Amino acid sequence: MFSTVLVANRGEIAVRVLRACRELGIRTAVVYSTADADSAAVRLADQAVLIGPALSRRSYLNAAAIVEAARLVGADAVHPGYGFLSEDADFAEICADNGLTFIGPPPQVMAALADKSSARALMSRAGLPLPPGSVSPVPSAAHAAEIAAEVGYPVIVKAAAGGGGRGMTVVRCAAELSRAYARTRAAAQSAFGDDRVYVERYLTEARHVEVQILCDQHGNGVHLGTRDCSVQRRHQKLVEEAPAPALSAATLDAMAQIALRGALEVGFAGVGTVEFLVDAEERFHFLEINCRIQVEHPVTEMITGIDLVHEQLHVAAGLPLRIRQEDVRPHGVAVECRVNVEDPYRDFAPTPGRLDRFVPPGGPFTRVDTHGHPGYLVGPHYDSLLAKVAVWAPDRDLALRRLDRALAEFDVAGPGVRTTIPFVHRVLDDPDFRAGRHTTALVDRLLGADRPPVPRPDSAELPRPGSADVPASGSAPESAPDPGPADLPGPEPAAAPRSSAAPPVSGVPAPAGPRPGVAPPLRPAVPPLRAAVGPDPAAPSPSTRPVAATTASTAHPS
Ligand code: MV4
Repeated sequence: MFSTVLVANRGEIAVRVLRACRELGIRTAVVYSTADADSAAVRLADQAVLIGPALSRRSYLNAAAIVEAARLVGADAVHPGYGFLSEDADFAEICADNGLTFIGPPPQVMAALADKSSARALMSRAGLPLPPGSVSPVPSAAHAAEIAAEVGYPVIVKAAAGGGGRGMTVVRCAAELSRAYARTRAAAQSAFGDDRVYVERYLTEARHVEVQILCDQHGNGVHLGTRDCSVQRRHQKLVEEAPAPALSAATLDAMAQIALRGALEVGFAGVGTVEFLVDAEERFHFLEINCRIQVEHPVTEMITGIDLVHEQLHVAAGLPLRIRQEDVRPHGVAVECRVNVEDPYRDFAPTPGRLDRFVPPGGPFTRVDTHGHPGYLVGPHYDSLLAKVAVWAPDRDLALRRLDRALAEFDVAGPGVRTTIPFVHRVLDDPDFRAGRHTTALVDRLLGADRPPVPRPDSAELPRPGSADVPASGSAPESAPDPGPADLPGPEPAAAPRSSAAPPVSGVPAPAGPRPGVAPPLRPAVPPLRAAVGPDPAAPSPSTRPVAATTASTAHPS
């Protein structure tokens, strides 16, 4: 096993990995940017190395600075988390060249799977069903038109170098194709320096189902079942669950087995996720393989009892897999939602600011992964994921009720700060979602229905904070005016307001027994939500915990 692991990431995933290392008796180090000097990861790690400014290109994406930090702390391995350099085959190679174990698949495997066109060809050869379309890159608009005519419209033009929803265009009819083809190629060239694209039949009203795999470096692997991640907005997942609901055991099992077989055939090692789209007839189609630990891994951990980061470290150290397929016995249902510091009433714009109040939920079978704490300053530089709330229950209905309960307990407040919690409540209230019948079309449907007929009266005063790596201009986030009461318009207009920060509503009995075929509501009504009130003078002051033994070294060659 490793003696010192350097975590090359930030936020909740850095905390997650540091905890796993601590549990395994591995010394820890973390890199951080000037924006994260006061972070949970810096406090939890044995050592912390400042590698650069907030701008991620010059810190968390700076391979040279990270390798130098690893040398400084005497690390023998680098854990990249998710995002940043986690799927960068060049970085994995640089680590190897510097005597560091990159905790992920072999660089050649990462490179072959990062190219979606190559991944598609490899998985097709291994027997995975693909959406109908081209296996190799499509060299001209005329070729694209031929393929589209064969598979039928709508089609989707995807950048070979894309993935995760980046660099793709849906084309509804032949008249749109040549422009969309040219535009996708140009966009891919400018975004990835690679203009190869391929064409697939566009599958509508499908579900996003993924299979968690775990493979060692000796050709052994297991799958850890499925997750449904259909609740997405602009390719950002909002709610994830395991196992995928409302699909037959035969379908789920076939998908999981074939996913594992495909991965093993290309020499995959480490933890990975094989993504599929599942259509209304339960036919599944391979999309891509992710070579990293994923944000939503906790739901799989909760139904299997397997710590994926422990196992990831175990196989990265070259040890043989210690779990047999028959040891993986998924039990019950786990559901997770992401709590982002964004305003769901303002097109999910980030709302950075200081958290005057931060009291995460607790209670039975409730897990919160977060780097937040009272007084934490959510900056404008990185993605806005603040916490993940995951719950487990023996069945899906109780899991959804439990998540609703946990979210109602979550108290996050600060000037200008909003969270996605009200939107998740809305998802949990949706009858299609409650029945497990939802598809990737759910979020757009909810947002369409939620769009207010007139703009909110305070809309002109609201700040528009910058997105990731683009610092907000004008007033500092902390000085943002409080927009006051707000709600997603609902069927019950402005009745008894409830604060999202308030404890669960009590005293109103839930309707008796479920009606046949109709899921009982999670809460007595669909209570309108009130925006959090201003700072609480009684709120705890910023953490005064002593800083753990921290080497405040700097390393930023660039
Ligand atoms: C598709 C598709 C429909 N048909 N491919 C989005 C993420 C990336 N992995 C591929 N994606 C899609 N590929 C075909 N042939 C629809 C999507 C897609 C999607 C997939 C899962 C969850 C949400 C989505 C939202 C839009 C598009």
